[in-house]
Amino acid sequence: MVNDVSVGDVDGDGRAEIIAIGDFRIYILDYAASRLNVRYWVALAEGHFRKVDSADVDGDGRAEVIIAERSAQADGESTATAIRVFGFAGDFQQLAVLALNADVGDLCLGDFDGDGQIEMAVEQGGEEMGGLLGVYGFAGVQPYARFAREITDQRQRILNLSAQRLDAVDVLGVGDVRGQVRLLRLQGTDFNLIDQVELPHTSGFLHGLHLTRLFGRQGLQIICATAAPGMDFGNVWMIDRIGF
Ligand SMILES: [Ca+2]
Ligand SMILES: [Ca+2]
Ligand SMILES: [Ca+2]
Repeated sequence: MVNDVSVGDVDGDGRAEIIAIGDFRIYILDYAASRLNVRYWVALAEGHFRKVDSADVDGDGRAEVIIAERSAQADGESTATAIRVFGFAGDFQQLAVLALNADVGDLCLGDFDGDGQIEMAVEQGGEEMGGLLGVYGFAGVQPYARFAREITDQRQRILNLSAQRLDAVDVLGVGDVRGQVRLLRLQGTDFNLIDQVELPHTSGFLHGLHLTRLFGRQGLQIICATAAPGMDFGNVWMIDRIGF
């Protein structure tokens, strides 16, 4: 079972690997001779690995792998999340950990303020309510809290985040918020709405979100997946946005 995937050069050889996480495992996949191969895997979780992103947060040329691991609180009712930072040097080593007293909808790495350093955006909430976006900086590989902002009206949960570079900063894609995918740009400590896309109202819930660049045009492409509850099919959407 795989819960999330990311892409990063974890060994610093100049070629990207695919990182996949399952319930307890991290996999590294290589592409060679027209095939994807599992090069390595390891079981490391104490709880459940839910979300992954990767980037070189300390600038040493190797991408760190950052995973949100969900576990039950001692009371057995609410959830806690460990944000675990791994480095790969033949094996995965845990380099740092950040304990959060919340469930994490998604996490996303990017340079949202354009200062050349990577930040981490983490949506935090509970069963129903959420929408609190914590922004963390890194001291070396150790995440530290910078600020947090509510990014939805009425504390709606956000289960999909994605970042993409536009005009020397990373724009944050969030979804869905009341049937919309929204694009936000950090200004100071506020996330300002720069664009929004209505998902077709019949399409159901957002199950994945990825922002990519448009080639030859100034803008972004939103790739996302939706599925209606109880239906055995889903839709993948590709939406170009220009002019912001
Ligand atoms: Ca590599
Ligand atoms: Ca690194
Ligand atoms: Ca930054």
